[in-house]
Amino acid sequence: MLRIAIQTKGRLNEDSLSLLSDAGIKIDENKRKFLSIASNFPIEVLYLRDDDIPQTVAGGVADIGIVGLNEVRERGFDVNVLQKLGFGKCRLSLALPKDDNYTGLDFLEGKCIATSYPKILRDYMDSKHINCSIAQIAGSVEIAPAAGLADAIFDIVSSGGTLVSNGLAEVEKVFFSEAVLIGNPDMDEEKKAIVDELIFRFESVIDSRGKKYILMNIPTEAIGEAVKILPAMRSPTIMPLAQEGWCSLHSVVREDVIWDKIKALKAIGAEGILVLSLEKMIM
Ligand code: PRT
Ligand code: ZN
Repeated sequence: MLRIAIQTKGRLNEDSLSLLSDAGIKIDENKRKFLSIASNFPIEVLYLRDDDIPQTVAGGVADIGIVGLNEVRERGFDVNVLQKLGFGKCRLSLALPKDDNYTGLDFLEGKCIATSYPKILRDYMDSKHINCSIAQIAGSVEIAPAAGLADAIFDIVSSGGTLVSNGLAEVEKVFFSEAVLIGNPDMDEEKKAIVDELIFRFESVIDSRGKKYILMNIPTEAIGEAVKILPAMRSPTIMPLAQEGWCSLHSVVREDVIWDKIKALKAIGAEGILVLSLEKMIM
């Protein structure tokens, strides 16, 4: 039996549970408390604050965990990063009051920077040979400059809206983060085999996200052009239609470019275009 630690509530909770569910793992969420066992896979789920997940995995209380890479790096515990999970994307950035005339990192020499991530900040500033003092603040870091607690902040940025509404400007993007699967470095072979199966399932779910299955009828003479528009895993699947001079073409397309592709395909004579959702993709 493998134990996975995930966030109890907060930004990563829902996506972590969806990933497990899309990977075919049934967890009874109604009975969800501190610990719950999957009914169809040898795994139990331990719910924790994200801050505690790296240590819990490093100490072996949980074998694996889902947490932001920012927490992994900041806490500095001995865990292996096994897989990037594609959600919870954000960055750790330096930001200043928007009217400050930022000229480069030297501007921060001797200044005070407020953050909840002192280790990542210190490592970065040391690597750039900038001396600064760090004020460690647990929450609402973005109000520190206006409150006179610091000259600048180093905090998580996603859309950037929080910075703007606090009159701050992002001046350096320092560390890019997303949710990752971490593992205890000393798992036995039995647990490693379960982790391998889990990683395989997660990968097929992650690969299929943001992608669509597209099929259409296309004049045979336009196939060369169509293949250029639709590069696929190997190449698109092409099957002749009963009507001479026409083929059916199937492929997988990224959702964010699908309308551009459809426009280009229509321009070369594609008809009867169907776009279907994709559940899993095994490469
Ligand atoms: O209770 P617990 O300790 O478990 O949760 P928490 O409150 O410490 O963390 P939580 O749930 O806020 O975030 C968990 C993880 O989500 C973080 O460690 C990051 O890896 C990731 N993540 C992704 C984010 C954001 N995006 C994010 N935008 N974490 C925090 N934010 C904050 C940011 O600090 C800013 O103040 O959200 C605010 C809005 O951001 P903008 O730029 O979109 O305005
Ligand atoms: Zn936290």
